Amino acid sequence: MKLKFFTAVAAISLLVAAEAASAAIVVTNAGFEDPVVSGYNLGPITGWSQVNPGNAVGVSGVWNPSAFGGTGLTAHSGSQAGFAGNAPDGSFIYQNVGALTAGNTYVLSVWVAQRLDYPLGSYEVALGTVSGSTFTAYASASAPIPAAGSWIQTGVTWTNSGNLTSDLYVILVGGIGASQAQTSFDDVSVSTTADADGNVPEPASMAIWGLGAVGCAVAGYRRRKLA
Ligand SMILES: [Ca+2]
Repeated sequence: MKLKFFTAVAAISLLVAAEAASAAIVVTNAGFEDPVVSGYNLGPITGWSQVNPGNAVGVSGVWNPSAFGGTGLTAHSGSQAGFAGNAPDGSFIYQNVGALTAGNTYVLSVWVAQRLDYPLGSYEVALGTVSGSTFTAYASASAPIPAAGSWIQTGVTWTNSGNLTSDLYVILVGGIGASQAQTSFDDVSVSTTADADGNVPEPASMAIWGLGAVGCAVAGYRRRKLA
């Protein structure tokens, strides 16, 4: 009878686990295909805002690496990518992707490239918040650094354990530190994970989950003992 009890608890905990599902969050112009440019622009970038600290000239925008030529790059997808940089103190682009849900986990993925002819310096991709021309990162990544003339995928995972209800921003910072540094970005995606009901996991269900784990362990022990 004890084994039946543990089996039932294990089944319940599997149901709880199955409720967790990942949902995509819409990122506008995630591939930087809009507006269409023949070589590059210095903004605007549809769906994105630009901050260019310490530089009177806008140094972020979209570009068509193939049309521009001589940089060793093609777009990661489509024909265009975004870029930020050319400033010693880093310029960044950002987008508000909507209100946070308490307890949810958020995953950001971004493709990052370095030109052959411009050093990347360092970059930062982040989930966080923006106020005026400054941002606060909840989680950020500055690695790996792509080889000159190539793309790499990077990103961050962050859990809203502080139950914030403000809006969430994607923040892409290019060209930090080195003179004329520049970073290209493409194919930004954000997803979130919560219960299927959109509920924050309750301590009670987490306790059942934990009890289920104990049940599985006991059942496993019994199986091993029987073998
Ligand atoms: Ca693209």
